[in-house]
Amino acid sequence: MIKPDGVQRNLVGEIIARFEKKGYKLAALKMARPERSHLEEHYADLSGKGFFAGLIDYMASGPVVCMVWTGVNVVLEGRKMLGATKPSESAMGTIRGDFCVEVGRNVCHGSDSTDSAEHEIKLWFPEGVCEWDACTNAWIYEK
Ligand code: IDP
Ligand code: MG
Repeated sequence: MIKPDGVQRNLVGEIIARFEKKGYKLAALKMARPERSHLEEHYADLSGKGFFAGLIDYMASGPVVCMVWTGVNVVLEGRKMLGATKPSESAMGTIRGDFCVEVGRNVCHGSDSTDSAEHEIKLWFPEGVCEWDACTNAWIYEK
């Protein structure tokens, strides 16, 4: 997901392009202005943290761009592409390392496990995602 600061800072195309160029396949995409209750559900595991209220304010401050990307090891590799949660600890070359400064304005979200990805896909795309065959498949995967 591209967070409100990523949208406001015109990073939507840049972030999508990184996943496309890597070789991952887009399965769903939409812009959304979620209710606070939806964001609270999304970040339910962090509800006990001191920064929770600020996190919800931040995430509710503007539209977000929600995406589902598919491919081999996409959850693990996608998290590497995002970089560490704190931009000060994110390697240069990662999205957070290249485009942001503070943890509370870290421009993107990525599911941290396949279980949380399944949960988050249901939460953000109850309508389902798009199944399609990419003609590039044989150029990205050996088999
Ligand atoms: P993640 O986004 O890398 O998975 P999480 O620990 O799940 O990191 O935290 C969710 C989001 O909460 C972070 O991306 C960041 O925007 C915010 N956050 C995490 N830790 C802090 C903090 O210490 N202060 C302010 N915001 C934080
Ligand atoms: Mg997380």
